[in-house]
Amino acid sequence: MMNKQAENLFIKKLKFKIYFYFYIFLMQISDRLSSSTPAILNLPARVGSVKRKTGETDVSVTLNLDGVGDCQANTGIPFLDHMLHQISSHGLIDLDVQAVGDIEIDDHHTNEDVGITLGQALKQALGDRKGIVRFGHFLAPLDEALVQVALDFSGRPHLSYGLEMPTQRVGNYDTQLVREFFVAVANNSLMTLHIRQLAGINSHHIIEAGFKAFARSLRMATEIDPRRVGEIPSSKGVL
Ligand SMILES: [Mn+2]
Repeated sequence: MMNKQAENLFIKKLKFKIYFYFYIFLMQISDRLSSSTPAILNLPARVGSVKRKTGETDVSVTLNLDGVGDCQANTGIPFLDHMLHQISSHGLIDLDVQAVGDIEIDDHHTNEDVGITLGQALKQALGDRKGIVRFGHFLAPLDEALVQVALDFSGRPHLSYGLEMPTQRVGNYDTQLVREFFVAVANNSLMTLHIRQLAGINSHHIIEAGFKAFARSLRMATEIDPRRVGEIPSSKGVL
């Protein structure tokens, strides 16, 4: 039988062991929760970085598909910056977009070239598209507006566009430029993209619901499918 001193020491050691293993257990859980899918699967982070300079604009885009939604957007077009924040936040994509363009003419060139460069950075980050879910869709409400997006990283660029804005402008932003932006993104990321408006009265709401639906669809389509890691998700074997 143990004397009192030995018994106390035994309990102390036991307590220490319990605390120690509980600490290790918590560390493992927090590590797992804070990791994105590729980190859990020991895959490299999927990053794209593109600089594009023309006589009209100078655009640079850096993105991480496995991000947390950090966003820096300085395009000189405040409404476009607001929409890029939607893509980042709801797509969980870390996004840095810097653009200087000839906005003294109008926003057209800068808006389009941001779309082109973002599309190219997306394409770069996806690489050979191995292991991705590939398809994505979402139905986003924003008050009275309801917009549905379906997309496929098919390798075949296509846009079907069904947004009908009741006003020509939101603030200073020309609502026609929304279509131009998505044409550029789809063409340069080799994405099939459908955007349908089911309801909406307010132009700001319609556009923002569209970007939110796009962001969530993007997130779904670019996620790594743990059942298909390392395989190209196509029966043809190429995307
Ligand atoms: Mn808004």
